Amino acid sequence: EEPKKDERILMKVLDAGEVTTQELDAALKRPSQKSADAIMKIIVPIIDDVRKNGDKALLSYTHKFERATSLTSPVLKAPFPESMMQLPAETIRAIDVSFENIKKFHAAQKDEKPLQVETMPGVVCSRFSRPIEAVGLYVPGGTAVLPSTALMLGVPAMVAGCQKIVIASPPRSDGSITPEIVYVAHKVGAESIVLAGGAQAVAAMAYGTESVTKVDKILGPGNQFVTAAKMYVSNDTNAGVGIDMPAGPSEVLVVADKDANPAFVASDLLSQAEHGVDSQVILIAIDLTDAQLAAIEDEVHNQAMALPRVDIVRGSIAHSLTVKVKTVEEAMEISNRYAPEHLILQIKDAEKAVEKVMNAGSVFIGEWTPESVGDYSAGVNHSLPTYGFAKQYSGVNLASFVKHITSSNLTAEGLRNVGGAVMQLAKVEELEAHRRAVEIRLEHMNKA
Ligand code: HSO
Ligand code: ZN
Repeated sequence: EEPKKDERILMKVLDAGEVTTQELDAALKRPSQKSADAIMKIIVPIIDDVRKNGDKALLSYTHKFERATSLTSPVLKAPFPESMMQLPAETIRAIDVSFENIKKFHAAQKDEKPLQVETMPGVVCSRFSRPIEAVGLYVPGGTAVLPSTALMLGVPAMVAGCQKIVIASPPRSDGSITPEIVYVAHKVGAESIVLAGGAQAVAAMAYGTESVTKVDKILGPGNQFVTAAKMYVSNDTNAGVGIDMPAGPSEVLVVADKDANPAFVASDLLSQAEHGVDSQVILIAIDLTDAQLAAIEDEVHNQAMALPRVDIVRGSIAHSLTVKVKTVEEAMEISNRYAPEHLILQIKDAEKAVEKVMNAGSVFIGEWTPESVGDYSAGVNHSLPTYGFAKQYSGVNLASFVKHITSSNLTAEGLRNVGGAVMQLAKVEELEAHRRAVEIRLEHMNKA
């Protein structure tokens, strides 16, 4: 049911000591999403249409969904005109500072030299990386403009050396694109901006159109339609396109103990709660007195009431939860089962607790590290696994924009050393040509 406007903004509270693990996990379930079937029914015809009819279809969806009826071309090619990136000096500075930090942190992720191992005398195995040639970066529109997402995707693509960077983002209803995004596109050397959103933008980049460059991989967060479209095109072998990971609504899990500042804790919970009504925020409270918990609850309510997006916060807080536990161990066990996109540690010896983190997209350590620094400027990436996918996925990083290629290089001695094993396994698999490829060489060596 809809939360009422005059109600106190309050998270439900559960004592982990009073429920079973199953009950706790049920309470921590992410808000349910529209069924995959329903979404597929909507997006597949759109994807097919764009694949078959290219620019014409793409434009018609942008006219319809973005109401940008004056738009006549779906693509803006670099170099982008200065007039489209007119920004206040302080915004330029903020983007520049963030750009440099993100660049530093992602450049440090480069494999300095190829990995090389001699597994047996004369048998050398190597691994080296090469950039993905063309990448499509989806920057969502919707309830907020997100130039920071353009930075988080564009900077690592640039650092990795991707030759073609295509940015897609839904235009405003007047057909224009946020100047911040154009500025970031310019800084990262994007070749074009596709003025489209949703499944239609994903389809355009996956298959290419008359004016949209076909890409090899599509990255970036988006709503359920965008996510479903990414999954769909990545399953189409004719598209030949990869994706980063399934993305869901933003979430945060804050672990706080009695040393934590209630105002800080509340501010972190709210900074994710304001993303969308489907966002979820979790507080794990370690051994707090009733008065300490009440102090956090007061802060949540009071700070929320002063926010411009209080109505969104009401929606997300309605399915958020406080879990009371006794120890750090218990807190970390719950956090690892939940596998949050963001994990905030506002506890004594926060740095030490990092050892216990098994599943999380990104960790924010100690009271001076609000999650928003990672969203924008610290240097870490904010494109992270949600919905529990932190159990098996990493967030976007430099490796998201490269392939690792391996190589083997054998000497005659190497082939003598390893050949027997190869021939025997080929025999077991009854693949005679495989066996012969070794034997023919060994015979040749013996003749010489
Ligand atoms: N916290 C979001 C990213 C973001 N926050 C962009 C502000 N702008 C990712 O979960
Ligand atoms: Zn955020």
